[in-house]
Amino acid sequence: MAQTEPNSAYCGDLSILWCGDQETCALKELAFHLYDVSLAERHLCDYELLSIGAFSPLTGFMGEDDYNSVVDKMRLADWTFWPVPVCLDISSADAENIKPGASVALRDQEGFLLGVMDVADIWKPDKVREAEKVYKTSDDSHSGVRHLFHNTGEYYIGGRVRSVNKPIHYDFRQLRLSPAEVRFMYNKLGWKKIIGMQTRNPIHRPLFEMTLKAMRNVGGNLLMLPNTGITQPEDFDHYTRVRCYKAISKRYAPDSFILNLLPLSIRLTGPRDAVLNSIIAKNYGCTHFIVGPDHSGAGFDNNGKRFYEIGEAQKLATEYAEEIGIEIIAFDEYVYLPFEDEFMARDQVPENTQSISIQGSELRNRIKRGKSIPEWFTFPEIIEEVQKGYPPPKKQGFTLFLTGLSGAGKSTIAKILYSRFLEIGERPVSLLDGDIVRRNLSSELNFSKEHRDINVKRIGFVACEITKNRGIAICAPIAPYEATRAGIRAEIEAHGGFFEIHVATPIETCERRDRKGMYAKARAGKIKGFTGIDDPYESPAKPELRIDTTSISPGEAAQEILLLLNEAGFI
Ligand code: PPS
Repeated sequence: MAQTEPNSAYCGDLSILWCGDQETCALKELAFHLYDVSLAERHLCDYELLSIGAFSPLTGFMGEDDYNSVVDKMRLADWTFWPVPVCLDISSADAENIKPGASVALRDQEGFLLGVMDVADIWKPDKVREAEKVYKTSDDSHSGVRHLFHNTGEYYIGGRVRSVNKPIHYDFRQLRLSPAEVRFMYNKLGWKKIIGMQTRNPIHRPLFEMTLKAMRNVGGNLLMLPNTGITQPEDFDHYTRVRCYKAISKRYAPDSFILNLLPLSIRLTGPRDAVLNSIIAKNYGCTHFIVGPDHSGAGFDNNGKRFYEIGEAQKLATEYAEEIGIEIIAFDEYVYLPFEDEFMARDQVPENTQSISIQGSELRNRIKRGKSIPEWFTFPEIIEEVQKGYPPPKKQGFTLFLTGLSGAGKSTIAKILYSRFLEIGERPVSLLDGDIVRRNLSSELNFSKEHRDINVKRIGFVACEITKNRGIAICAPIAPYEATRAGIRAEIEAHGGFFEIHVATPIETCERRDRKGMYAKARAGKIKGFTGIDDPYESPAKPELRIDTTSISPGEAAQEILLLLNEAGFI
């Protein structure tokens, strides 16, 4: 097929206004007097792509006319094709302080000045309409819709942006070139045909074989644009992924592969994302762009129905390819033929020929549970990199979170476990007992709900750091509130194991023991708000283990916990 003509709208040059030295000084001075809008991580991603030319021809966050036109027609108000809103949402409180015609200072979360936005419009979007048009659903089991409904401010502001700084990155700085810089590289290398590929997964054999095939068919070179902005929580972290991309780069012929990071916040709109990504690729000077069968898919709804049909993204991207000025390479999933020992697009596998494939989600689960990965599926250097980031449970850190009433037996069990782990000697161990923490970390706190939450969150924060660094954290606070415990679980589970142990010894037994005489004091009214007496304890709904120490010794209880850890592969 003939190469498509370049479309000058998506030339990748800076469409946003960058200030020279003198203007920068004046703008910094001006920003000092302006209302500050602090950009959340998602806005930072959008701002960065605006500021480097990857979102060319946008000149800033969209105004109301552009927004409405994009939502309805996938076009800016001037009819330029653009598939998704790029808006800056703000809270109602911020909206009260900003008026159209005013300027605001755009800052990162630490207050670092990025630029000044001249606010042309401020409006309250109809989010249901946006969801139904852009995401094709208002079902909030779709994570993009959920974000729109529950984590997006009530108002949008739009207007031209004058930039003074790009967001700061300290990692992989050599791999963060702008579209203009990447296009300069093509010239140096003499590249004419460039295949763009965007991904949020490590490159495994099937995908690698598919890229080789595409390169051979087109007679082109590969620009890999891994998404290192905001992807999905279950994805491998970008440090691990980028190490994998660097490793795989050695498998491509010399000077046929460029790796460059793309700080994009994915919308998960499926077809519309595919078109957006084609435009970004075009801005990076690509002549071709690879779109998979379920590009930026959002999975399934609660009835098991796909939000976007297989092939839908490829169809839409192909429909607009000519207008964008890029050629779409729509590929089917590559599968492995074990008898032939080769890879092939699924739609080309001859009838009655056995083929196998592994889904990304299954692979992630296997890795995280320490299971083996079939040799055909990926290269040893990729396994090595992924396992470095996601070691098997035996090498992961974990938190044992013992919760229960005062006198339930938490501290004694925790001390026994602490000694056992030191005996085993495989990981560093820290004991965060309620008393120890109250003395060293939380000495200024009382036992109000608010202070208990602060106390327990501090324990969670320390335990998370220990877990992240592959140690063992044993926590033994009362931690009476379910929501607080759930929050801690969510944070820690992203980095290692989390085992909630409900030491469910009933209040009668705890009170009978009353080693510290606290229950007697609480009954006598000398201590107010004592857990279990005149303050609530919310029992864990789904702990990993529930132990009642009324009729078992602390040693036996500790043994049960060790068996649980053993079964889960952590020891
Ligand atoms: S919390 O709710 O998680 O912040 O509590 P925690 O930090 O674990 O502290 C519990 C220990 O403090 C003693 N103590 C009280 N407990 C409950 N309620 C009140 N009002 C209270 N005042 C003091 C109590 O002895 C707890 O010790 P343990 O080791 O749990 O018996």
